[in-house]
Amino acid sequence: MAYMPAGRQLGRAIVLAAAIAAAATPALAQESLQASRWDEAIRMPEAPDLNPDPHIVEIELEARVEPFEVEPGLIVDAWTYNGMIPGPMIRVNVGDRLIVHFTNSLPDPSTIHYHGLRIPIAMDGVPGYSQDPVKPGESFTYDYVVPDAGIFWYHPHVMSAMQVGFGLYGAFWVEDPAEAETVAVEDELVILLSDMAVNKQGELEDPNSGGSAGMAFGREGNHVLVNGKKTPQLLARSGAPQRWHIINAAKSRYYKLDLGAGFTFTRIGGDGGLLEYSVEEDFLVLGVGERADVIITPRGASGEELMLRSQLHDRGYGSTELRSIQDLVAITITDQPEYAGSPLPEVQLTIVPYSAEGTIRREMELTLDQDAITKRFEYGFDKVPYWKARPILADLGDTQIWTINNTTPWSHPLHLHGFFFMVLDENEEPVRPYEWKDTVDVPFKETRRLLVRFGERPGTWLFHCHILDHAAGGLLTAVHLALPIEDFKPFGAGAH
Ligand SMILES: [Cu+2]
Repeated sequence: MAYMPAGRQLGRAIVLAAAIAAAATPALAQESLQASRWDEAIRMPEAPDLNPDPHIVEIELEARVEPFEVEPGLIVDAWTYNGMIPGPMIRVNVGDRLIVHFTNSLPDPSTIHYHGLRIPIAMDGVPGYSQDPVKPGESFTYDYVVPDAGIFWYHPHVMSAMQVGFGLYGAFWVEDPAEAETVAVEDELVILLSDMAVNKQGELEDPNSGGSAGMAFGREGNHVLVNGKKTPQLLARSGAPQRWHIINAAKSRYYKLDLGAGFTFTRIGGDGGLLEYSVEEDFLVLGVGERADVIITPRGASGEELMLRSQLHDRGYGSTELRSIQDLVAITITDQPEYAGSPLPEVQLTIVPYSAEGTIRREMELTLDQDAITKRFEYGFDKVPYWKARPILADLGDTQIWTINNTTPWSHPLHLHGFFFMVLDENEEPVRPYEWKDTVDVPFKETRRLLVRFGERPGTWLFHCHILDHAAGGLLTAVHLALPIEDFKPFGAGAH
């Protein structure tokens, strides 16, 4: 491959090198520029750390049914972590050890999967490959070192279309103290986007509503939530930058974020930490499971309101008809004097792509078939649904290029557990700016190419659509890494 320097590259290739350009504005970011309580109405509570060791974060998460107010006067019996939707935010520094004491007080088995984290298979939360499902009344302790900085999230991996739809998800923010110098924006906010389906009787919608056709489309909730609230308020000082870490934790919904005319998103990071360099975007499209790290700079007169909205995004047949633009966050400009600080320093990192030397190529087709008699829809990789699938085989040290052709009428945000990849362009060069991804949108009737490397951690690692109905409907397989094929256990029901 032309783009690679000679020699082998290691999997962990982000070098927070001294290549920080234009870092000549050290005074910018050390204190908040915002009004006190600027984010009080939107900020998510953090899980209390029970461990006095500064490098160990030890928390308790209990999954249980609790009343949840979807909007004023509309209360449903939702599925929560510690009684909250989203669950409490896990906040750690990169390199910390995290211990999660998980107790399942739900009526069904569950687990916790840590989306995007490159942790051992035993901590990945997938029944059959990581652990047994945690039965009602039982507990399980997750315990691992957090390897990468970035914005991640957690959710169950048992019947997840139902369990995530009922409210089980939370943000997982891994900070790198060194970023205070590279990014230099003090005012930071985590924004978790989700939705919830409530029926006319005021109860959580049946997760099988609409039958097989509902599955094929991917059921979206009718109540859009931001950090568990409808259109929460945020205060902003005109001209002062804010750094937002955004997660799409909805079960089928895409977001096309828009701050209105004249405002852009400076995207500095994605799924797996900072980008090689920042890019200006008018809109920010997030497929399910994807994340973005952005800097925004609201401007306006005192009392003026800006609105963060989601515009319509075409994710396939029937996805834009009869839909409306969603208001997400109402931003009110404070009466503080306009901030006229120095421009932001450029984010400049050295990211070295995986070596494509000795690459193994795989082609996959995302397929949707309908049974001629029952009319039931079935998704698959190459027409094989997960319950009949054989895994993708890989050995330690493999670099693989996957060409994924989506022949179905809907887009699919595909998520690989446990490993980062890069998206390649038509010439098989990594898309610039370089970034590490764990979830990639493969739009309907399009093709995407991924460069992935399996450097460590043998195990069976899922690869599936993060429209959770699609995974349940067949669009799930796995990488069987450095294990004999005889050891492969077929995908169990409910492991999605
Ligand atoms: Cu899908």
